[in-house]
Amino acid sequence: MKALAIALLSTVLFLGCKSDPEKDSGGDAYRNEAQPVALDEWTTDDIARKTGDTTDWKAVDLADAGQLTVQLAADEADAEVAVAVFSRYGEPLGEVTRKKGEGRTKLTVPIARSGRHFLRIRQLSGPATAYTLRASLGVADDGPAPGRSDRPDF
Ligand SMILES: [Ca+2]
Repeated sequence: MKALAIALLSTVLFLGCKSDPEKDSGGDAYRNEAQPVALDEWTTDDIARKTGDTTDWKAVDLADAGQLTVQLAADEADAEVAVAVFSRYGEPLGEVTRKKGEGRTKLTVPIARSGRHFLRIRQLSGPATAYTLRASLGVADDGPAPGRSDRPDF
């Protein structure tokens, strides 16, 4: 009986740990914890759904209304990663998924008012991955992919 109780308790503890998809999220799992990113600059971060870092939130300040384009690339081909844009009031404006085997994906949404907007990056499946994203006003060109070739020469 005691062994059974221990087994049950272990199962509960195990499931308890597994059920928190943000236990190791790094302090950006929720919108009010969004980390600021600069407009027009590539930002790199990583995400690992299996080990409790399912979601990253970023904040970007927009001086104008218009259109916002977000581009996202993930290092691991098998990682499925979704990026969504929200208004300052948390209203969802659009979402796109970078599916397995895809290179870069992008999303353009209309922006009704200037001010702070939010980006939510979520891993849906696959291995832990680094990703790179850039938010810019307007409809983005298909410029050079993020990577070493993108970096300025010093
Ligand atoms: Ca996170």
